[in-house]
Amino acid sequence: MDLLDSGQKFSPRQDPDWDAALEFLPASDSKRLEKKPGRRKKLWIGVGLLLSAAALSLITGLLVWHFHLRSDVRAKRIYIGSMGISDQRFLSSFEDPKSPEFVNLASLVSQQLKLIYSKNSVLAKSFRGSSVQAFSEGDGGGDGVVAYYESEFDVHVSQQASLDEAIRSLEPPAGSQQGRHGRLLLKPADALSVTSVVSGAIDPRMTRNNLFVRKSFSSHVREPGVVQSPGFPDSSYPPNVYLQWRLRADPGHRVRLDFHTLILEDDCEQDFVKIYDSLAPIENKVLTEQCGYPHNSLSFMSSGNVMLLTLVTSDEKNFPGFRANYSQIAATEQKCGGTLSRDKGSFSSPFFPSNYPPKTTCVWKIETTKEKFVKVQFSKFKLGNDSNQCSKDYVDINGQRLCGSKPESTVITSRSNVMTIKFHSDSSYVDQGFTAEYETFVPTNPCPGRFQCTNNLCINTTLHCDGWNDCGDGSDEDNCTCEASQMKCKNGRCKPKFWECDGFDDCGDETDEQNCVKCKPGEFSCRNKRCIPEKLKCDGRDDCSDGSDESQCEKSLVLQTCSEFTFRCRNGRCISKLNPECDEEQDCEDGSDEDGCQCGTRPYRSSRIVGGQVSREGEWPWQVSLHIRGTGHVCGASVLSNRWLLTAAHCVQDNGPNKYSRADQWEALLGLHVQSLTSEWTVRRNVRQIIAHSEYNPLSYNNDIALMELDANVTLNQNIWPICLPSPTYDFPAGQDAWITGWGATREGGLAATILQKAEVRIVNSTVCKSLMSEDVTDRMLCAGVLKGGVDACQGDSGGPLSVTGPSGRVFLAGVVSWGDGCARRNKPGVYTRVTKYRRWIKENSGV
Ligand SMILES: *[C@@H]1O[C@H](CO)[C@@H](O)[C@H](O)[C@H]1NC(C)=O
Ligand SMILES: *[C@@H]1O[C@H](CO)[C@@H](O)[C@H](O)[C@H]1NC(C)=O
Ligand SMILES: *[C@@H]1O[C@H](CO)[C@@H](O)[C@H](O)[C@H]1NC(C)=O
Ligand SMILES: *[C@@H]1O[C@H](CO)[C@@H](O)[C@H](O)[C@H]1NC(C)=O
Ligand SMILES: *[C@@H]1O[C@H](CO)[C@@H](O)[C@H](O)[C@H]1NC(C)=O
Ligand SMILES: *[C@@H]1O[C@H](CO)[C@@H](O)[C@H](O)[C@H]1NC(C)=O
Ligand SMILES: [Ca+2]
Ligand SMILES: [Ca+2]
Ligand SMILES: [Ca+2]
Repeated sequence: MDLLDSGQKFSPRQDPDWDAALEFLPASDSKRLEKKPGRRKKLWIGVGLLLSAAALSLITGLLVWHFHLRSDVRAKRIYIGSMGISDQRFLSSFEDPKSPEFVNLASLVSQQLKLIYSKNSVLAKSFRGSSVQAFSEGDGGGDGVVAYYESEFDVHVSQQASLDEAIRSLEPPAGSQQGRHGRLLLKPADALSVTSVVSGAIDPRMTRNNLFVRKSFSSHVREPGVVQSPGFPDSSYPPNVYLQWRLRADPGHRVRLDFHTLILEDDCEQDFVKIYDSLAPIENKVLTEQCGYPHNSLSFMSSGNVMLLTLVTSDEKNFPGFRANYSQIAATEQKCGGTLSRDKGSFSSPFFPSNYPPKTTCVWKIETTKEKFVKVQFSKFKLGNDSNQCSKDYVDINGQRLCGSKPESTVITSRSNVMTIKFHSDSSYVDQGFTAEYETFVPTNPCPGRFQCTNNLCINTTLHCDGWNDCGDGSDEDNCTCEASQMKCKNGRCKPKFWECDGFDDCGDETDEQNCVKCKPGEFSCRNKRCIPEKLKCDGRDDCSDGSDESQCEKSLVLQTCSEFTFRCRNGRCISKLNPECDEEQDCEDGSDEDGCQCGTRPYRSSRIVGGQVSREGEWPWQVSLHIRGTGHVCGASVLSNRWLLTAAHCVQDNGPNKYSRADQWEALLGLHVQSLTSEWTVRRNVRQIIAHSEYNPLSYNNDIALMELDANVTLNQNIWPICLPSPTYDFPAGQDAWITGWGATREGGLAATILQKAEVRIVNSTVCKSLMSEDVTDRMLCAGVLKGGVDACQGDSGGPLSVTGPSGRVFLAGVVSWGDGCARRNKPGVYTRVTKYRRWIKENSGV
């Protein structure tokens, strides 16, 4: 659907002040008096005096009015509502607001509303008019037709609250069925048979004065189609618009809306998308509100056969916007609940991993033989906000209510052979829901063949005492006997040795950080292990004699001598600050530390990152997928510029019949998120040349680095952006957090992930790493260990980036995935090509 479609304008309001028009005193007669020419001088003077007096009294009056009678200020209030009508049948012509049937019923509804409002003195006094915006089929519960309307009131500001209260009182009490029918029935012969009226104040952001373009579009979703913000994806959405898309499915169907992209300004007060389970923006039917770059599921279902999508934008900061697919699904398609009688199985909220629909209840009953109990483990649990006593959306298990968000692997155990699980969603704000595995067990042996955590979770025995907290409560790491590759903490836990002395408390009691070689208090420890008095640090003189005492200073001093740890400006002088490049502060006199810093940021992406290992589109815009023609994804790479990529030399070595060293075998996919699913931001390029490091050693993997030149420049976009290259002196200390990303296919084959995966790692002390790895780790390599998860949590692949976020939030390329499979083995670090050692080589060969 396009903005240029013949969408009709909705409720055109010419009055620019329609939301809060202030009424001033009527224009005074004094003006007219002034303009009358005086006939006689005497009279003129008399009139003049009179006029002065009048003007004076007018001013006085205005002042008095201003200070005392301000309560006379009136305001317009808009209420949005729906009305259920039982004695009308839905006609297809109701979809067209210009049809006589629409106009006729709309007029009846308006009369009916007037009648309803006339029964309440507050409403009657201030009512101005109503307009009907749409009709839909009733929900089958007695309503034949539902009308969506807007009513306008004009009220003393002092009475706004009582007006709101009067409007609220029109609604039948929530949840009560009694009184629904006939409650609002009014008797005149031509009156409609009204079964329900639901209304509330409109979202004030939708009544902003400067929303110059207000348009609505209607679509029937019987045939799947696409809705997108105007200009998507070539330009950003227009400022100051309020757009509505009314989506309608066949009776007995739901509307399904799946966002493919949604990128708005971060501030929801300015720009937002709001979706309603209704055809009008009724606040208690909101399914969701979104802005920024959301990470949650963006697939929504209606409860009935209608849905409303709205977009409101402000003056500034316009972003690409959204594109979504709509379709319809039979209401009977997703049956939820039922009896589960197997020993083991799974169930989830309706439409998981899409958001569950509103107004849904499902009941599952798990029943097993008398001697057994039942256990349910939620691997995902997101049910909106943890509201007051779980009164909105909840899961009820044998009388115990759960709501809000629960950590992965929450386990609930029954004390009998029956478990009843009820899922309930109310009429507004939906969420992703849950997915759960259930299992029956003999109470005396709850985890046959597996380890039982204190919190009742059962885990693979190989995860017991491996140094990682897999239970969630740490009970798998208590009372352990440590292996050779592990160290024993005082609290009894075992931790991989490579976390010793890296500045992070991994044991939980600091024992891994004690007994590390340290200088005395008041001393600074140089990288060459010398100790110098603390006060000599950052004094501009090299006291360590390796420069390291001058390389970690807050303030930048120009040094007398350069060292391998100090940053060299273009003018040849060295400065004392640690990692001064691209930190958004000018440190070199010539500013060269801030040159070429169009890198390492995530265009359009907000900084919010929530859990889960699957990355979001645009989170790693420097990640490249390298394909071999006819084979598919083989290696990863990083974007260095609009023309150059960096990967591992071992990816581009001939391998028997496979001529991987030939540029024409390769294809680079930039801006890719899901393998085999390209988007408008994906770019496919041929490779012009490959420059592998001439001293690459295939036995030791030393110098495992290669450049690739694309055959044509790419246009950088929100999903394609270079990563920053660190200068030779850039410091990535042991203990620093980093991320590895990739689709996980190895050169040797194996299952590739479809969605780009990420895993958090930490840089490992090289001395420790060298002692741990059986193969040689050279100074041109960097080690990093995975922090969490098991085999499936991480799939870093060869050639891909080891990304480290610098002090200003820019991301630097610390390493290239090389060998020692990044994270498959928990007790071994992965080994990466140390990029700082190749900064000159990259510059010489690519100019970047
Ligand atoms: C959306 O619909 C288009 C065509 O209607 C289709 O090509 C595309 O795969 C759909 N995308 C999703 C995410 O369903
Ligand atoms: C959830 O709670 C937060 C903070 O209490 C609030 O800002 C947000 O609007 C709530 N969201 C919903 C959907 O109610
Ligand atoms: C436990 O882990 C081992 C080694 O990772 C694996 O081979 C085995 O299949 C796992 N067992 C289960 C039950 O998942
Ligand atoms: C660990 O040992 C302590 C004392 O010996 C005991 O109280 C505790 O239950 C044990 N924990 C586990 C998980 O076995
Ligand atoms: C490619 O990009 C580089 C660097 O931005 C520029 O110097 C060069 O002229 C571009 N080449 C073409 C053919 O556009
Ligand atoms: C690495 O750890 C060793 C002790 O295990 C320590 O002497 C050394 O200073 C550490 N290196 C770094 C760079 O932290
Ligand atoms: Ca463990
Ligand atoms: Ca540690
Ligand atoms: Ca700087």
